Amino acid sequence: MAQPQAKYLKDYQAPAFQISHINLDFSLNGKNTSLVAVSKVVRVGDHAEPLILDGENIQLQSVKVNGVPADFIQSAGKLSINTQLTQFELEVVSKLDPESNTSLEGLYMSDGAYCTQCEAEGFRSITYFLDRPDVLAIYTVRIQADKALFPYLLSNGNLINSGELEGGLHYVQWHDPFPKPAYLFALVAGDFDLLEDEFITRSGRKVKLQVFVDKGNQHKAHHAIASLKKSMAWDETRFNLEYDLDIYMIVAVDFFNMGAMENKGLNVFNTKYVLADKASATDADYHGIESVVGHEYFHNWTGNRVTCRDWFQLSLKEGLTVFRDQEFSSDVGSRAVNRIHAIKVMKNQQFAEDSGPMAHPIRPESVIEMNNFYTVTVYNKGAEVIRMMHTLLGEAKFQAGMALYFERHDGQAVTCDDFVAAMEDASGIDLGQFRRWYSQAGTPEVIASESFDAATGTFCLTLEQSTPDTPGQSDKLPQHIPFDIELIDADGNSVINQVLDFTQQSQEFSFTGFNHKPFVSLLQGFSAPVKLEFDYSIEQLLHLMRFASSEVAKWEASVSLFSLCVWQCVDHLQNNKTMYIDNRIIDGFKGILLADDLNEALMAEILTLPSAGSLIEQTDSVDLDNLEVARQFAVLEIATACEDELLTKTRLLSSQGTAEARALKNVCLSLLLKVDDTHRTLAVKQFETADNMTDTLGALTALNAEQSSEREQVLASFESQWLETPLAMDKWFSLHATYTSAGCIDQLEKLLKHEAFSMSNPNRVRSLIGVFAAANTFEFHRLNGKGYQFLTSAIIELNKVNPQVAARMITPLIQFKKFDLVRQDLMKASLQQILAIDDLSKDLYEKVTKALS
Ligand code: B3K
Ligand code: ZN
Repeated sequence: MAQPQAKYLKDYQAPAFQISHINLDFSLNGKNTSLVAVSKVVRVGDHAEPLILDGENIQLQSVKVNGVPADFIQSAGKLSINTQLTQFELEVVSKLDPESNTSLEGLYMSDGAYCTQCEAEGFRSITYFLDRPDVLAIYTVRIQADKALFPYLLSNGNLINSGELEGGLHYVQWHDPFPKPAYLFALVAGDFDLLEDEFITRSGRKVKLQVFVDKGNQHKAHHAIASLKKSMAWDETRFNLEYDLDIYMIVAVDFFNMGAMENKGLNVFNTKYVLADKASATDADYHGIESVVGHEYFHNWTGNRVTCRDWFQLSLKEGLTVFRDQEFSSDVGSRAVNRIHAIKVMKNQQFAEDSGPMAHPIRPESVIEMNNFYTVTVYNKGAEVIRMMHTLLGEAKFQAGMALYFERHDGQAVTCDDFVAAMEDASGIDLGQFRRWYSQAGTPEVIASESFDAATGTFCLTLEQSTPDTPGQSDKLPQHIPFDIELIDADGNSVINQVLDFTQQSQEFSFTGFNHKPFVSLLQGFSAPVKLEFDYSIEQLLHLMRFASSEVAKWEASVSLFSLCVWQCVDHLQNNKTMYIDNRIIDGFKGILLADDLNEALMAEILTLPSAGSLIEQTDSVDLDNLEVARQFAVLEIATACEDELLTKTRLLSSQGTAEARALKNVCLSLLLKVDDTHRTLAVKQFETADNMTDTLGALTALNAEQSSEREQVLASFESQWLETPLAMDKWFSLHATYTSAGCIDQLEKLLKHEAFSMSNPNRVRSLIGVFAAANTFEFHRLNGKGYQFLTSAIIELNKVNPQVAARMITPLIQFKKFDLVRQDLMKASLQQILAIDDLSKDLYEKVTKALS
């Protein structure tokens, strides 16, 4: 079989034809579903090329040009139509089998409902089309189906017609007045519960809001609809952007490859990001819903009204929209906590991607399977790049840049360069060097050093930057880095708080007027997506934890402090010395629990000690076995020393009903259970009396850390209570997946056969297999190789069922570079095993070959 080929950004060519209008006529009838697609095609420019359409897995019935059977050639993934006409009507009739579509791309079924997912290139498995984002058409869609089974027939835009037909059928017709690329097309047909509301836009237009959920779940849709209204209002005030259609629909389906999809006027959502009530959803779930509902809504302008010219430009809409959803969450919630969560994603996941075989710039240059590039790099590093522009320009100029961007490009498919040009032109700030962030892959490394000249009272900071080679890219140039610092005096007063313009390979910054050497806080708030190397002393970090004026900087200092003590312990182990932890560090963490000027949410973040995964990201090669022992020791020492304070906090907080109090209480509870088995009774009591899922899960998480009869008992009780609620069962699967005991994998093997588990449902697969591989670091990497083998078998099975999900889950297996040679060999052997299977999907092929090359 021919090996999958890469496509290159440098080969981009404007389309040879445009399609201005398309009429789709669906007759939904299980395996005999049919579609008549009629397009108005226009030749662009003076050429004699045939019209070449994209298409996959389509049973083609007929092709006509202007009503006459066409002269065409069908080949792998293409339909080539021979015609010399400059304008014509093209009719393509095809048959579809949504029931056997387990890839969940194109037209498929979720729990008996028809639904579609077209981004990135799913439309081509619905009909032959110019399936590329720079072809924007006006869609009119007719849907016909059995009325009793599918009372709701939905598509983009406005409902223009509906009626009854013979044989229990009915039909509807939708028209979307906004030209859009095929990836934003959507169709849903099913029987749902509906929650309705309305939003009056700033200019006084009434918008109907509808959320469709599985029968019996209407009461769980209130938070989603409230989040939608909040997002609509926020986008008007902060970004001056108003909604443009008279209706906004959200449909929640349980079978979905990712979080949600921003189809024009008809978002399709994973149930995980819609359904919530206090009993079944955690505070984190509520927050996730608000942020994803916001994200998809914000795409209406950044993505839909202005879209991407080609898929290499994906970050144009995704980086920008993640930035916008982060700002939304920060404006309506805690800015510090939201920033901390974003930093964790960058440091734990994006840095790992950047140093692995899939490293790519936020605007990739070559792609085999586009679905592999919906990554933390394109999304989250992309958002950091937008955030740096925001830092460099300031809010007012940034908003002027946004306004210019819409003024220039509304209704167009454009590039990342177009966006930067609008920012540059509106602000007058030169972003020439800054553009390198779009083309250079890898995480820049910044080495900082300080010196103090007591005679002149001058503090000097030297910064040096370099970006390591990544696959296909070497000899990188210096980046334009906004480098946020604070200088604090010995009494804790902030003396300097400033963003440095760090643009050279090496640069020196001096500050005068000090009587004593100040304490420096570097790269505050993660002002640029770089790795910082600086030898902070314990003394410095403690000072920053107490006095840094930014809450995020306090948290950053605490992460450095804990990391420092873990690495010291690893060093002790490697040199056969007894591990110990400096008392000042212990006192530092105790001080957090006793501080009266810290809010609970921030305390919770600081006491959530850095995960194994995040520690691994701090090194180039990891001694995993010693890291496990050292981290456990450090956590236990800190927890033991703080036992009294933890108990006091837990008691104090147990009666408080805020999300912040719950977060802190549950962190304290987990630490307490590490100290002494007798504290298990606290967790069991919390489990038994909890009236919300956050506390239920907090108790379960604390008990899940060790083998015990109490653990068995609460897990069994949870299972019987939630067996019929898939999203709650996902939490139960994830608890098993993160169980850090030798029996973990045997349990997981059994759970693959559990009645609530299904390989064809991505939520189930992610919560059991994905969470194990991504979050249960030490069990996954056990030297017996069982963890790798468990993941490998699952991936091989999923390759057939759902290639996109399979490829997403392979990430921990391809990032083997940091591990010892024994583990590397085991991981590579697993990858070889995957490479050898028949019918390996493009998705897996791309990742495995890159990892092994
Ligand atoms: N744009 C979609 C993601 C599509 C992923 C396709 N594999 C959701 C989002 O980012 O809003
Ligand atoms: Zn998005």
